[in-house]
Amino acid sequence: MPVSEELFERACKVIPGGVNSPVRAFNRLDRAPFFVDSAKGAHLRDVDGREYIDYVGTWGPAILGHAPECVVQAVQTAVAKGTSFGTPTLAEVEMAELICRLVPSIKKVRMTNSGTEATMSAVRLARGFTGRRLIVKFAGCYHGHVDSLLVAAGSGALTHGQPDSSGVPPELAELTIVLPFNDEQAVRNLFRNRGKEIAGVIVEPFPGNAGFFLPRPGYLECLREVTAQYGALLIFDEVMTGFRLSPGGAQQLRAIEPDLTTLGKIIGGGLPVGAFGGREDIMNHISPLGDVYQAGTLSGNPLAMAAGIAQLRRLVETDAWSRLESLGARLEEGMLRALKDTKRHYTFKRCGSMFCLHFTECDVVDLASAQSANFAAFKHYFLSMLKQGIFIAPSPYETAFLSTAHTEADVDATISAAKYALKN
Ligand code: KE4
Repeated sequence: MPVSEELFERACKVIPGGVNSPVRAFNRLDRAPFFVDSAKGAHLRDVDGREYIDYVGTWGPAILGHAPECVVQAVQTAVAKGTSFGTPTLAEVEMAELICRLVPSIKKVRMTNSGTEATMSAVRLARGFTGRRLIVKFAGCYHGHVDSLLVAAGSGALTHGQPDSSGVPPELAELTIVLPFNDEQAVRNLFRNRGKEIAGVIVEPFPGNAGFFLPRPGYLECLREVTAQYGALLIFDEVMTGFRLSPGGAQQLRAIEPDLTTLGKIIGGGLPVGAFGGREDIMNHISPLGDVYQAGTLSGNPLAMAAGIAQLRRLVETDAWSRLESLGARLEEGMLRALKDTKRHYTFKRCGSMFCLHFTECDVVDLASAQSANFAAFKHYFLSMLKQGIFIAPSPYETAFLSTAHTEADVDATISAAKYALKN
């Protein structure tokens, strides 16, 4: 029996579903997940010695690939000085200054230990700052496992059939209004009727948790206009897109200034991290300055700060986004050619280093269109790619990520594998 299967059997005895996060499960894929032993660059090596070209990238953080020298050395230096002090440190100031420099809409920022903590804190801050109760989110967007936001949620919640998680009291869920993404009229109608009750709108500007798709031209601008008109806060959840789609994330691409931004993943270099920040007049409501309480024993911890600072600095020094765009364009061109050659009319979406093949022939602009995809076709493709040594997310409701460690050879091998998977 493969070691991965033995480990999965052991894991299932002591960990729910054998995994510490549902997205890692291979439910409905007729096989156990593989267990990773090590990773370097764009490649994973499992406990049975098999190697994979990795497009999960630990769900986003590995933008430089796995174990980049700059991050490894930074963490080794930091850990020798202690792991956590519970006092302010220089690294936290450097991280905050770096984030504020790269994302101009962020004038002040508070570190957390996960993206979930960041969005939870941002929602509480929006309610505390406005004195209002309602939050608006979009179907299929995922903002972590916050009670208020586990309503029509994407990612693992969607994959495993709990978009509206049990355990969230209806009284709380009712304070979250869900709209379809990319529907301007729905936003305008809601705000016309209830705008003055709405504390904030939280959105993944380029949704990556129901597969990947893009905002229609003018849509994000509509969110900015309507929230400003009614005094609600616009919260860009850039946990996934932050520092990935550009140095300033999605908001730089579309030149939109949200009131608050949530971050995570890349800014921790693979260590536990999150952050929320934005307008100074809003952030000054956060304790100990203001009356919105928010805290964390390991918030801004020295190891995550060292890893994140090293990663961000390397991205900027090397202008990683040009490389990511070049690799992404090569991959897109190859995938479209493979679809044409195999006469498969599936929908492919990409922005920079984020991409997704949707197993549907209709355009994908929101959750409903993403859900028109054929799961059996996805499953066949996923298993064939895995067998050929290519690892993409084990769900159609996730995004694939390129890193600067991927090579043209990796991309070309991926296209060949995709063509085979689509043809057979
Ligand atoms: P974390 O709490 O997992 O650090 O971040 C939550 C989160 C918030 N906002 C967005 C836009 C996110 O994509 C996420 C987390 N993304 C998932 C992958 N789709 C994390 C993987 C997992 O749940 O294990």
